[in-house]
Amino acid sequence: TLSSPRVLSIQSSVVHGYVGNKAAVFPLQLLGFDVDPVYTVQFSNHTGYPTIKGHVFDGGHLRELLAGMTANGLICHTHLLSGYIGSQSLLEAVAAVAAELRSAYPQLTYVCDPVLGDEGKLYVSQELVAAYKASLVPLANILTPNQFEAELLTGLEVKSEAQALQAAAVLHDAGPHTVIITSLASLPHPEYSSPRLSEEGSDQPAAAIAAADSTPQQQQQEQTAADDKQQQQQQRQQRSERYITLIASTRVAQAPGCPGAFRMRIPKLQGYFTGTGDLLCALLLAWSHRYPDNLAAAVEHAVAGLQGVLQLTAAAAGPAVLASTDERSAAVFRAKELRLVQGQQQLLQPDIKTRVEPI
Ligand code: PLP
Ligand code: PXL
Repeated sequence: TLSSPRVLSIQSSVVHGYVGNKAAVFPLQLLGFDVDPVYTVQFSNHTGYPTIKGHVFDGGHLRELLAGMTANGLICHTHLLSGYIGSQSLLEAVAAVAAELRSAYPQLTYVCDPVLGDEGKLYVSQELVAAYKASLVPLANILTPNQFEAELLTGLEVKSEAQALQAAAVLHDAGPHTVIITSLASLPHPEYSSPRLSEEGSDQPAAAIAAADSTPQQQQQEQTAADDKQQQQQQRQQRSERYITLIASTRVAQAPGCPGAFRMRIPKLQGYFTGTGDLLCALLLAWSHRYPDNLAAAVEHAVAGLQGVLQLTAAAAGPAVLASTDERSAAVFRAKELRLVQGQQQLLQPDIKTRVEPI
């Protein structure tokens, strides 16, 4: 089946623009997958726009489509991908689909993006958190929570790299062999704890520095350094905000020399784009199929593809990129729709600029 992978992709769809399945189907096809898309909603456009028209589908809709496919012997998928799920009824139906696909093909890879919220805000009903934990996380092989979702699914605080790895371990124990925590935006820059960069200003108290065997002149210099410490910390904090940190952990045996846990500091582009998480998830599915025992290579290819498309999108959007995130103008959102078709070369042969760092 490696030569003809087939994905059942259960996500929202929009008529205009690229989020949900519209952000996933084309990249997956481009990278050699047959894709069977199921829509969870079909809207005119993504929900950032001032007007949204369309329909929300429930679990019954998915079960009906599955029944038709089953009757015709069309359940033949190597992969299942799920994104935003708006109701418990749909979530239970997705769980039933995952079970049925796996019984037809036990080596099924289920990539689950547990879309619950971001930056402390839930955008689904609270009951879905428990439903994910009980029904979907145990069936998933690859889970891609953001920082907030990792906290919700584990009950742990995820504010540091060490906590992210602890959360990943808890999630591994619940089922997924691979956990990729995207967008740890508030993590301090790893340079904070890197001994290599300690000459840039250590976090030691000034007294400890002064207590070292040194001349008064050196102590004076150290004191000045300590006085500058706050300013340096501010500068480093600002620098950390120019990156999104991704943390990945896998229990799948990796090829020699390939890390099973790593971080990636992704340079942040100016502006906010919709559908990036959906695109990244599709690319992670595709590239982890291509590199089954090298998650680092898979993540590097996926992120590079996303970055390539985002660069093209930002260049095409022009000044709209600078519009405030609360600006709800349709023209601004339209200008910032992902340039997936135009960026297809970047998706096919990503130009890898950002490498992972083993933890
Ligand atoms: N945007 C960029 C530039 C990213 O690098 C990433 C993840 O690495 C994301 C968005 C994905 O964030 P989320 O899954 O919260 O949408
Ligand atoms: O990218 C997330 C997403 C998915 N589906 C729909 C959306 C959005 C974000 O706005 O509106 C319908």
